Amino acid sequence: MNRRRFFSSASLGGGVLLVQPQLLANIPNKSPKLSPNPNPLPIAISTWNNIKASKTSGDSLERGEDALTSAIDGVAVEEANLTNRTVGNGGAPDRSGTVTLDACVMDSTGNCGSVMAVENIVHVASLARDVMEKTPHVILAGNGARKFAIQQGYTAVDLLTTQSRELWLEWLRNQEYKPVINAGNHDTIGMLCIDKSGNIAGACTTSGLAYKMEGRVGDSPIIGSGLFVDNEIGAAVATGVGEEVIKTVGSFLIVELIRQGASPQQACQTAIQRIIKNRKKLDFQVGFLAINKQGEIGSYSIQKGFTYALYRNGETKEFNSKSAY
Ligand code: SD4
Repeated sequence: MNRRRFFSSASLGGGVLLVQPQLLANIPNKSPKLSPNPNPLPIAISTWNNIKASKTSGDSLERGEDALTSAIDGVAVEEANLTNRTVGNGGAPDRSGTVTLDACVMDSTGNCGSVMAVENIVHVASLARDVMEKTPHVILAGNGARKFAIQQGYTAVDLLTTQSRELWLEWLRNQEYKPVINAGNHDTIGMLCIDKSGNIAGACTTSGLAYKMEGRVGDSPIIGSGLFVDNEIGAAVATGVGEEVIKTVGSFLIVELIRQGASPQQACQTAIQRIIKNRKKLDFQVGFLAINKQGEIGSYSIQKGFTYALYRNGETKEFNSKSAY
């Protein structure tokens, strides 16, 4: 290429480069304008009446821990709670009598980790963080996740308590499969935290639906369904019948609606409507909980009874969610 031809093609290339930013400038920026945070930080919110868990996350945040560490600290309370039949140790088993746990975490840099159908390990949200930080992968499932946990120093325990076993044996008599999801049952815990620096992260952990089929995995460990975090916008978590949440990618949908200008409340309602419009029979529960970058909270469920536990300003309180029915 001679000198003259080189300069003429270089200037052509330069022309293209100059045009591109102008084109981009014409795309409307729908991100909400973020005003300074009117809600005092830090904030921890969790699904259902998990007061102790939200307080634990709140205390962690007050000590200066980051949002992810604090979210995992909080959900660990319920993972270890033997009376909670839907999370961690003491969770209800599948139809074969085996307890399998699902969990995921997402941090404020958009990084995430997940474990599915894990046996014998109590603190699966922490394990999901280890998958995120110590492996090149996002998801580990089943025996691989269990083996990885043991390599990382987690203790293997029998997660089926005497009481969970008795309830399962009782269930076996009729084998009626009706997932009952309500506040009395505690249910899956999803925790969203905003730390003192304003960064958002979350964790979601569950034993899944009681007496599920062997190998069944719900929404809770699926990034975008059970949990989604975008540190510029907000975060959402889901609880209830996971199959319905997966079909609408509920948590991702909520964060994207917030990005387009919806409040967390409007976004949760739209996500629930999306589920309702496709179903003739609404004999199941789904609840969403969301927070935006300014610390505004939204929650909505199909049926009455969904609650959330909010830590803010040194206090932890339970709030009733609005519902479609
Ligand atoms: C699941 N979403 O495995 C979970 C169950 C749940 O409250 O949330 N229970 O489908």
